[in-house]
Amino acid sequence: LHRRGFTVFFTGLSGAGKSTLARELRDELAQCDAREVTLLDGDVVRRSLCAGLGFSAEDRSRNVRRIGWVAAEVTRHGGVAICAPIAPYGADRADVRARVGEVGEFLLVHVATPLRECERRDRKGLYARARSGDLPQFTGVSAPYESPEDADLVLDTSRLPVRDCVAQVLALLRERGWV
Ligand code: GGZ
Repeated sequence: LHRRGFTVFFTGLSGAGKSTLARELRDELAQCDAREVTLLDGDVVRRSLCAGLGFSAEDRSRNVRRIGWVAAEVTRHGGVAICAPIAPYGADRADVRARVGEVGEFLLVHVATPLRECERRDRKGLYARARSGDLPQFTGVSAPYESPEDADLVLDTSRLPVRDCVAQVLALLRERGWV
C-alpha cells in the first residue's frame, strides 16, 4: 500500500496558537496513522535550517520557502509534514502550495486568532517590545500579515479550544482520504 504524502501548513500571527496546534496534531496523527511526522516549527527552524535569517521581507521569504522545500521532500517520499511559520506573504505560501502540490497533498490552515487576542496573551512579551519600538518589523504591529484567501480551513483559538481546532483539521484530513 502506497499512500501519497501530505503537508499541513499553519499560518498566522505570533501567539495565534500555530505551534500548539501543530504539536497537538502531530500527537493525534501518531494515534491514527503509522507514518512519521516531520514538524517544521518557525521558532525551531530558525535555530537550525534557517539560522542566520532575520525578519526582513526577503529573509522571511527565504525562511518560508526553505520550510516548504523540506516539506515537499517529506511529502514526495510519502511522509507527513506539519509546518508552523508565520508565513506572512501570500506569494511565499503560494510557492509552497505549488511545490508540495506537485508531489503530494497540501492543506493551508489559517490560524486566524485576532491580533488583539495574540497581543493580550503576549506569552513572550514580544508585542510589548514591538509596541515600544524595541523589536522592529514585528508582524501585525510594524510588519504586514497578508491574510490568506485560499485557506482550506480557518481556525480561531480564541473562539474554539485547541482540541476542537485539531479535531477539525483531522476531520478534514479524513474527509479527503489522506489519513
Ligand atoms: C515576527 C518575530 C519577530 C518579528 C522575532 N516578527 O511567537 P514566536 O516569536 O515564538 O514566533 C515568532 C517567530 C516568527 O518566526 P517565523 O519563522 O515563524 O516568521 S516568518 O514566517 O515571518 O519568517 C516570534 C519570533 O519569531 N519573532 N522577531 N520581527 N515574529
